[in-house]
Amino acid sequence: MEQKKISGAEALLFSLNAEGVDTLFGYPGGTIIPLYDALYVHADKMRHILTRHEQGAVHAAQGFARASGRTGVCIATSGPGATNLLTGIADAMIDSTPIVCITAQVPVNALGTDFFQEADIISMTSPVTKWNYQVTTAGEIPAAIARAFYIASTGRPGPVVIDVTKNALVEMVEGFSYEKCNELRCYNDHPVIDVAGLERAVELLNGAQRPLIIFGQGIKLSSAEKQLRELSERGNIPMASTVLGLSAVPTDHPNYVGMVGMHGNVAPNWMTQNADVILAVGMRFSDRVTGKIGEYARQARLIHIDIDASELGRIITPEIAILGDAAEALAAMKRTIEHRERPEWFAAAAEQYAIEKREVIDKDLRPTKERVTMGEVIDGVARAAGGDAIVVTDVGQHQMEAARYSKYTGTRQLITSGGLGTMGYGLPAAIGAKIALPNRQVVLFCGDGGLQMTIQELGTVLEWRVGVKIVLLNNSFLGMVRQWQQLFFERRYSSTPMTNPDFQKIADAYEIPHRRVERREDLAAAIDEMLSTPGAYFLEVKVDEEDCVFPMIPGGAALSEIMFNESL
Ligand SMILES: Cc1ncc(C[n+]2csc(CCOP(=O)(O)OP(=O)(O)O)c2C)c(N)n1
Repeated sequence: MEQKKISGAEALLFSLNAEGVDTLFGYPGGTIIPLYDALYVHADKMRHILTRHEQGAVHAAQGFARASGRTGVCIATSGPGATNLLTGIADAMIDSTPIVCITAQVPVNALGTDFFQEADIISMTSPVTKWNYQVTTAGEIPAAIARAFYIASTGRPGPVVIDVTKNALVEMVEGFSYEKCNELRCYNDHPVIDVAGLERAVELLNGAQRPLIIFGQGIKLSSAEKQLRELSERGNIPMASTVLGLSAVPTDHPNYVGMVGMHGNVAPNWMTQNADVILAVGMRFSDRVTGKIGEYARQARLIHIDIDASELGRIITPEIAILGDAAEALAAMKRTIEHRERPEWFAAAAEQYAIEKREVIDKDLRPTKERVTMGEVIDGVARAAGGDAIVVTDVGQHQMEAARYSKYTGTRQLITSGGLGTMGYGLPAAIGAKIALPNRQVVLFCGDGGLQMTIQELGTVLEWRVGVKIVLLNNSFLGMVRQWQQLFFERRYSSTPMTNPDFQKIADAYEIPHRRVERREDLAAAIDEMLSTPGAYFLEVKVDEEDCVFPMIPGGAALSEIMFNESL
């Protein structure tokens, strides 16, 4: 590589290149100018996507990572630039998304002086990063970047922050050499799996009358989709997904019984409460999945497989805890799993599905009401796109409806903020996903509230002609909060109705082809137009203002306490 003297900023850029990074999302500022200067001088080495807010940059990096499986990278200046990344970093932490965030910092000799745009981003991000580190000399940069990528992307992935003081960016160093990091003391990215535990787990499953696999995002993160399917097929074991696990198994797989949790499907929630053995893999027993923890799956013997030791026994103590990589564990288990006929168990699941269909799905997808429902729009898009689209959501009612009614044929097809529930995530995450995979159809479902939290990223869509399809489900409410007020606060709609701008004019201002649909009969043609129009498209659908997402397990209730409508 280059042997002449280079600046720390150049060393940083070359280090990113050495990690295979070709795209950065970011926003410049005084402290980080040296890095932007290196980007200018070496424009052939890196594409920098200027977002319109640092929150947009970090969410775009997350969307990029979630769609592609590669580590997403964002950069920001010191002080407000860095603090604007915080929400996305916390989001990436709780949702195990591999991102490396590079923040500039005031010069080392000014640290602690309340220098202009000084913020102690290391302290602030410590609880929400897998690792963070402040670089204060140029010479440290390559090794810090190598560690950052190793830690972010291995084991249970997560966010890393590298804070680089300005002096380190401008200092000159002799030559450049880069060594990838692939091990660290005190960090085991690949625990050796306890074979005896796997054997006991298979024994339990082989002896089960009513087994259930509940899988989470860990399946995608460890590329264990095939192993999961094969274990389920060989053992004839039904599979259910968490929100983040969705699309690891095709929606139409005969053993797939749906999504668990608060707005999940009836059958897998019922099965959780009736299974004799549950294999939980790559999931963390979120409260949105378990409902009232004391009532959760009390009858079941539980096996939990996870790569993160701190998840094993954190919420629920399993009978068998297996630390390790999901793909490896499932591959080993499938060798000795035995096929069992389970006609009654599958028939019971089908019965539960029939209840949900009658009580909820038919009403959502074939409503008799005048107003269009969110479910109809999402189902219409899923049908028109043939289950191939990457679906990105913001947070709220539309998110749960998108999770419920989207169709998946391949993996990594749902990108959503699960653990943190970050409104404003959707549009920038969709931009990141489309930039990572430009040949895929990327469809964003968002609400009128969440869209306005990062609506400025339409500027990024404009500048980079990002061909993302934006479906705004406009109910003129902060819908999900309104739903809770409607159901649990006697319809006292405190600060949830919203006066909105004319979104069509906004789309127009950003030169995005657009349409507003108010009537059911116009919906299918508008969806077709959206999907067949090259590039970006903005489809706004005026949906029923007071619709609720059902089924619903109220917060803190047991999984058996399902609400099918307002009165139950
Ligand atoms: C940053 C942030 N602030 C507040 C919330 C709380 N919250 C969750 S859903 C929701 C309403 C979302 O409304 P909208 O974007 O219109 O979507 P809808 O629910 O109507 O589909 C709010 C305020 C949140 N999740 N994130």
